[in-house]
Amino acid sequence: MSHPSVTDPVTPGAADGWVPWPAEFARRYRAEGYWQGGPLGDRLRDWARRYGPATALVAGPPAQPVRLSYAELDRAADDLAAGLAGLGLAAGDRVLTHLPNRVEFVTLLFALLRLGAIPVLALPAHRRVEIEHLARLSGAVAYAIPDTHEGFDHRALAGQIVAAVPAVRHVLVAGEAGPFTGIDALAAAGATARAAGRAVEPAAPDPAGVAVLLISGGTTGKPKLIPRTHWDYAYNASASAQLCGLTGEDTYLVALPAAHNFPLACPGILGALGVGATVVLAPSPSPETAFELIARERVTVTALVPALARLWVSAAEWERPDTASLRLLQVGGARLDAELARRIRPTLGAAVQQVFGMAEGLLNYTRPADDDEVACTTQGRPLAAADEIRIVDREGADAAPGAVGELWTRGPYTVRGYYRAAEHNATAFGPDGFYRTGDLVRLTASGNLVVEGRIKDVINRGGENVSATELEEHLLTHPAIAQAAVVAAADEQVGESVRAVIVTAPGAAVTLKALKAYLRQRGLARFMLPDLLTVTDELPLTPVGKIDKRELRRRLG
Ligand code: OOB
Repeated sequence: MSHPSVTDPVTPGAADGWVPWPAEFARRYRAEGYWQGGPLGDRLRDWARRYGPATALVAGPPAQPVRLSYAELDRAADDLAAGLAGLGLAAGDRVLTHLPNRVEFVTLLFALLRLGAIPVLALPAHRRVEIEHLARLSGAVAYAIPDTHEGFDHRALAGQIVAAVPAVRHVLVAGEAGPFTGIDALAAAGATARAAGRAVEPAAPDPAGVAVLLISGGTTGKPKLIPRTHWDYAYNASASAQLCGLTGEDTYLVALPAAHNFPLACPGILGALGVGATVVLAPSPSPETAFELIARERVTVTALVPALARLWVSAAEWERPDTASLRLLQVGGARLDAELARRIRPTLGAAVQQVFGMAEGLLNYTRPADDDEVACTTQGRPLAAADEIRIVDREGADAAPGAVGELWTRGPYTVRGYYRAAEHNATAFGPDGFYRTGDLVRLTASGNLVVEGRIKDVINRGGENVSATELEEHLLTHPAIAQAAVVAAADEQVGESVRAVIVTAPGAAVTLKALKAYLRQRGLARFMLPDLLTVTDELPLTPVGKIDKRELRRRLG
């Protein structure tokens, strides 16, 4: 069956900034079965038909969890879609969603998808500067928020956004709406309209068009928008679920913010719902909250960034929580050191899976059948047979086998451009459509990728290149060091000198002199040694919980 609009950027209102795949690639991805099925909103209807009474979603305060069956979630999405349509929202409209892990994140996501409106998935930790930028860049007509979250009143922020960006006509609130529109009230109005036969059934959006706009995880510059289509994102989630062996027997815990690609679609919420599993939304990723939910809901799979994995493992070593149900712990988003990876199974009882992914598309996974060595020391290999990867040197030529180079990629779920970013796209993508990831990687003999750092995360000390990632790995092996980040410090003599910023383990201390001696003993070259040592109480984190080096550099001045 051919689809008339495989390559036409037909999604109304989104066409202006979206770079579609060239026709020959679109044809191939269709023919090979990567792109198939209907738009994402319709899939929930299929799932409800198949898994109706099974529990789809568990959320809300731990003391009073809300449970929705597949049938109930499906109806909630329809009601809310009707309510949103009543407000005048329509296909192609962008809606900036800024919701934490609560039921409304999921119901609103599917309601918007059904309308063909495009959610712009901001992370809860974003604040005025990022939100204003995202609202302008996306041309959002509505902004969805919680009433309060972690002590922050989002309604006050919404007031500022509406004043600054007049195109934002509606503020939708999960919880106490204040002066704005309540999401519950909207759903109730939608339900009434549907019961009275007054709701207009929205036309299904084109599955080849843009479904969601994800936020780039890059730590340089302002966040960019990443247009993901119904077809490519559905593949992303369902192929990931299959790779992880997810079934209706599984319970997936959303510990990371739901708006991030990892817990949303790798396989995350969308992958879990596609196989009839249960999704549990954790209001916080703290070990305290998560361990309680894992024990109570018999969670089998979850995903973390390394900083959280470290926290959970340390907490579990003390508390011995009941994590017997947990079979798979996915860790990704930043480099996981092998020593921490090896502590996961003994403490949490789960197998570890490394995930090296990006909102732009490409996902690399270690496979459940891999031995512990591969799972603990590599970042896996691409999800799809059609993923093309190149590892290139500074001149853009293929690096020697096994050598470190920049990772370039294209494939059936990797975008061909950021949204409304023609200028940036000219350098971020090659003429042949490869996305230049900026990640430095090498390929091991086992065919897996190892991430060695970021292109820009190299310190140039008088002409010698010090890889920050590599030095961080060595620092983390020191028993007195709990967390480490290596950044450049301006130096008159050599241009840049090497500064190690560390958080010490409880009750431990270390001096620069002792650290240098330790690193020399490990066989590190003299030029790799830190020149400066800063001990701090905590390292700044990005909205999803990665160490935020840009902010760290700013703080260090
Ligand atoms: C995930 O996505 P983003 O868009 O927040 O960040 C992508 C970047 C990558 O380019 C790479 O620099 C880094 O984060 N990264 C890793 C990594 N996973 C991501 N670096 C080292 N080791 C890893 N395992 O972070 C993301 C998206 C989907 C699934 C998992 C992570």
